[in-house]
Amino acid sequence: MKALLVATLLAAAPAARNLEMKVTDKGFEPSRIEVKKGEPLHLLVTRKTDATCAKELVIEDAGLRKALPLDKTVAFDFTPNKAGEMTYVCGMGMISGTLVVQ
Ligand SMILES: [Cu+2]
Repeated sequence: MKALLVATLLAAAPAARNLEMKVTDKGFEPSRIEVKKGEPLHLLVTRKTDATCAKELVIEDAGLRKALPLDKTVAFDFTPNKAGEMTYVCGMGMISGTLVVQ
């Protein structure tokens, strides 16, 4: 009975959309991502270079800041709930990308 309830709740929750991003010599790739308002996101970020200062990723509008160890995938889970643009930046705000929320 309990298992059935859990299964029902899981089925009712909208599935998270998986997104992948890499940090390369060019910055964040992709540097522009289009998403839907209210759609839960599971953003997987892997830093592939030591040559830039992007050793941390900050998504201020989602209240997230995490270190990006080299070649390790770090997950950012959040749901954009407002249409517009959200930016994601390195720890010092020099390298950035845009999440376009529609
Ligand atoms: Cu930086």
